Amino acid sequence: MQFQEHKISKKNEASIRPMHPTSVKGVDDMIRLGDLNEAGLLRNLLVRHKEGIIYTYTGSILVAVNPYQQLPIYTNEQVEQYTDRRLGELPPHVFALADSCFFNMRRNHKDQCCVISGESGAGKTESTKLMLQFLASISGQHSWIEQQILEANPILEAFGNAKTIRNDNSSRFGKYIDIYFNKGGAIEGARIEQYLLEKSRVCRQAPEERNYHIFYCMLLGMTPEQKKILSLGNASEYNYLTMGKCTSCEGRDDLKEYAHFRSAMKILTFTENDSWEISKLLASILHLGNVDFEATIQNNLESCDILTSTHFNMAAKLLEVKTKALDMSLTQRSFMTNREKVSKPLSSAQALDGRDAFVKAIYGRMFVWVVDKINSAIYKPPPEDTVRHSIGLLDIFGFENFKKNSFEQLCINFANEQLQQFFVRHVFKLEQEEYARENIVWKHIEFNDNQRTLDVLANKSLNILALIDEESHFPKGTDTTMMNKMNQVHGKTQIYIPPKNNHDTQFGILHFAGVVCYDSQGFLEKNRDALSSDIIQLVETSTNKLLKQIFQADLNSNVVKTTSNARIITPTNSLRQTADTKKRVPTLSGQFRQSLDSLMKTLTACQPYFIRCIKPNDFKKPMLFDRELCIRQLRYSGMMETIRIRKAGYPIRYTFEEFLERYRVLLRTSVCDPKKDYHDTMLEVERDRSIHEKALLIQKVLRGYKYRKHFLKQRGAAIVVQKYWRGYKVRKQYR
Ligand code: AD9
Ligand code: MG
Repeated sequence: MQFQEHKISKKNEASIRPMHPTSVKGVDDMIRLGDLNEAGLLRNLLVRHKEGIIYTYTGSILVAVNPYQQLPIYTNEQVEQYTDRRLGELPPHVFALADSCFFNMRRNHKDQCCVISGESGAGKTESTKLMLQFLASISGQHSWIEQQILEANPILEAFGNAKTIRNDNSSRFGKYIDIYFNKGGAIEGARIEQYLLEKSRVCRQAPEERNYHIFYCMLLGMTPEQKKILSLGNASEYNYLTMGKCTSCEGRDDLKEYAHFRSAMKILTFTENDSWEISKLLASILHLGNVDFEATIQNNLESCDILTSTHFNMAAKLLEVKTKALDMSLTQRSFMTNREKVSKPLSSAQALDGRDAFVKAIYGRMFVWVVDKINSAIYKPPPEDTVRHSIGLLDIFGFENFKKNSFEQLCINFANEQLQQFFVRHVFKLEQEEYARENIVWKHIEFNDNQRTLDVLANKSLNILALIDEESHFPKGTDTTMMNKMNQVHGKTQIYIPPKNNHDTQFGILHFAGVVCYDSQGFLEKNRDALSSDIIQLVETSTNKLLKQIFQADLNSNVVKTTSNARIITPTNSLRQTADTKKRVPTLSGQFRQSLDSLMKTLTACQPYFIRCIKPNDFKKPMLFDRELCIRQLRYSGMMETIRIRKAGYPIRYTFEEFLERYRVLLRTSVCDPKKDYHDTMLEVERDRSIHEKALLIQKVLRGYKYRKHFLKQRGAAIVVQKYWRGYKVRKQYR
């Protein structure tokens, strides 16, 4: 040991400093860290993680490290303990943040939102549930509506969560839950917005991953009689459930979850009939997945036949369509020529793709229908002239970078870029702009702004998403022509990284969290998300009410779709095409962008809170802290810069009136004229030695507070305020 120390002292003497005491013991708020560098930050989280403390503040931002074990910190006693307390009064906790949201909503009469971010498996969904748990309990009534809101979650998770290699309960959709409170602070209702369910999972799963929980739960939990009617067996018998070679999930009890799901459905007012109709559609999906096609040749063209099987017959029976009609719509594709409708046989590969597209459409539309139905139970528009405020919780898919990334990842990462920009704007841009506006002495803090990536992706003219959309509408567009255009327009931006050579189908994007390589193959098809008109016509012939209901919008716009699909498969038909382009069917990315835009508008109108979830290791294990993994997450979430700005900045702002309103009781003169210059008030505080104690209290409370400029008549005053309320100097003066 001594020898080692000796060696170090000789070699690196100059660079060695004793560790700051805060780094040895750890602190509740990173702002108080003495060693304000990455290593200090990481060490703080590590020291706390070792002691089982998972929450740490950075000002009002909560950093939550996934414990991967049940901790006894979410009981009713804890809820009570954290109710009506100031942020920072008690050790950091997700309940403290929820309480602060609630308190600020009521005091400032302003909607609040909480953006919960982090990688897959970092703990976003769990944090969302804990926030909800807290809000439901403190709003006080233990009423039906609160229970309904809480029970919406098991339903959403059954349909929208699945086991992935990163997370046994991974949310494969994004959600924003707005919770509405009445004047008295009681929960009145809620509304759930869902984003971009990963539909491809219904047909395909990567190794060791599963399809959506609901399928496995249902096969275990239904009665033998019900299964018999739907002709269902075990999970291992279905192609759609076995692609990942994994039908069970350690630590998950699908049978128990099914019981929970069923009772939640009742609470959310789904009738027995609704549940049964949903089961029928889910069963039809499983049967369709087992339908086999045999390749044939017809008039020298590749074609295929459906092999007769109980699965095929069952699928037709459950979808309530004629077998012949189902057969035709899966094996042929019709399109318009100039004069008439003709059909063309599909090869077996095309037929398989068509079948999968149908299945994805059923599942995706059913998911949307379920969310709508939940909303109709928990959301009621406010009666006219009533004021109500809301707290919104955003739990959206984290940044993704897999070995192979496709169109879905581009959409997901685009959403994350938007949220990162929201964070950056809130924490860095707006704050520093305001200091500049108010002439506060301030040294600009550099931060990693992702605006350029967003510009290339979505803002500049001919941005990448626009190019993909344009090419999707263009009948002759292929993934290659799309990439050529991207190379041409963005090849030199440094944000877009062109493919290595002409045969390469991969391009890269420099995201805030690093470079992600995307494989362009399949982009256009996924973005078009088109269903053939044959399938829509098939649905039209069905007597299955739920099926028709979930396809209602498609049935209404079938005329437009018929022509637009014809455009895609008959590229020769150029005259009609130009006429048709006016009636564009929205693409997947188009719809997604629209819902994201509206989300960003909502968030911007709220007072935001942030929870940054951190995944401590890749093995879902408790007490294991992988430093590399954690530092990467801290780095790209901009935590270092956040701490610097939070430490130097003014986290809480009052206008002078608000300030007086709140603290005038501390002055001897009980009447204060808000219009009087700020100096007079301050002088009064100073002159009045008898309020020494109270002044110290003000200082403590106001550390970091700031007045708005219109109360600071000159620049000098701003500097005085700054010095005055930073604490240290003033405290000395009073001593
Ligand atoms: V994904 O982007 O949806 O794949 P999330 O939502 O970030 O992801 P999730 O909340 O599902 O992750 O957390 C993953 C798992 O970590 C959970 O299933 C729990 O087993 C575990 N977890 C997360 N947070 C906590 C916690 N506060 N206490 C105990 C937790 N376990
Ligand atoms: Mg989740």
